[in-house]
Amino acid sequence: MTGTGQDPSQPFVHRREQKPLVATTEIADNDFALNAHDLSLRVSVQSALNRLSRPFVSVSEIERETGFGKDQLRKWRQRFGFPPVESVADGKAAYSRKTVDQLLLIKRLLEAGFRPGQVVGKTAPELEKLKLDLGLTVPVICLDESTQALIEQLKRNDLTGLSAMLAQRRARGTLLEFVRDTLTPLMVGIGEAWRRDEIDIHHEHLCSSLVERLLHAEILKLEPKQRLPSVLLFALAPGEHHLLGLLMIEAALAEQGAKTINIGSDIPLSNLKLAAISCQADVVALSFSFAYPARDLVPTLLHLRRLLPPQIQIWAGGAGVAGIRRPPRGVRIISDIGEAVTALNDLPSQHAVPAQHGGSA
Ligand code: B12
Repeated sequence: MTGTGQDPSQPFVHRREQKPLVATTEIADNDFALNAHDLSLRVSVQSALNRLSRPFVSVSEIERETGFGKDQLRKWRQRFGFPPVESVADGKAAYSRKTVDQLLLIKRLLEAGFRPGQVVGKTAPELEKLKLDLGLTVPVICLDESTQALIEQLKRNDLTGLSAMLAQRRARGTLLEFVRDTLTPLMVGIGEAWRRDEIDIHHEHLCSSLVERLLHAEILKLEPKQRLPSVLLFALAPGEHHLLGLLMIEAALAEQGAKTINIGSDIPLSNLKLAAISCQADVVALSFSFAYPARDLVPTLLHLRRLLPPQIQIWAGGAGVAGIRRPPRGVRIISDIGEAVTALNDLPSQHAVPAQHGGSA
């Protein structure tokens, strides 16, 4: 896991060399640097213009630009009649700029959770409308200044700066406060910024892995308290990959002294049952994101309830559970961190002897 010996506050990219301030005597060199920079800028703008003015784009260029490979495009053409081959040069297929733009829209909608059958083959105006609807159906969230400042740092790809800002905020209070007041709004803000096209998907990945690392490192520092002997097993159900909410809850409860074990994402329920029994878990805590199919949520919880011995509690949280009208019997739905702390304190102390668990697995 995080036993890499690296400083978790440091991002996983190479630090950029800090340039010394330019002294007056170096102005000539700097002048040259400016000219060279101008030149390289002009060359890259020119090549972009050349690229845009060419009517057809090759398959390898499409792959570079959209990430969709030759086989993927062929499969879609067979199934959905899109993208049509618009030109063949030297025996190789080529596509128009319009098709490439359409593919970029498709990419954006697939990232937002649409399935290929819902978007491939639709016209550009239909795709634009879907993108617009996507923006309209999600409530607009206003980000506070402090979250916005973190996101600005990410937009500039300054991960060192972002880590430093996070470390500063962490130092201001408890881990629970850090999770509640900094990390939760940050991740929700990232989702919002991506939806508004202000950041790219790679920014989301960078930020997620930075936060994940940070939380693992915090959890590893914590010692379970003997007065709270219960064991909490954290996991995500099959198909669910949004780990951060779960890690945040784990961190907040570990800070309270809980013994926590986290077996991560996409865990088949039969394996989860075995893990719960072998770890002597008192609670199995699951997180369901917005992306988890609402129709599968209650059946999943009911199925797990049937699999687990009755003395093992099931807690479910995350943005996805907000839609549950009637909680399934034997499952506790928890909406926020404060309620999770209350639930922890409500646990009966089953084991007299402290178990040997602790830390994330
Ligand atoms: C980061 C992220 C990802 C990362 C996750 C990385 C990781 N290691 O976790 C990756 C890239 C994997 C990802 C993938 C996808 N994502 Co995503 N993702 C997000 C994002 C930006 C942040 C998620 C997050 O960390 N939220 C913050 C946490 C703190 O919130 P939370 O989970 O609700 O948790 C809090 C409470 O609910 C509670 N809690 C949570 N769990 C539990 C559990 C218990 C027991 C308790 C007591 C409490 C509790 O405590 C937490 C702390 O306050 C969200 C945006 C958002 N608004 O959340 C989109 C978002 C959830 N993703 C979305 C989508 C569409 C996807 C994908 C389908 C995209 C794709 N094309 O593949 C996939 C689905 C993957 C899958 N099958 O699960 C959409 C969902 C929209 C929808 N209505 O369906 C969102 C809302 C983005 C958007 N604006 O459109 N995503």
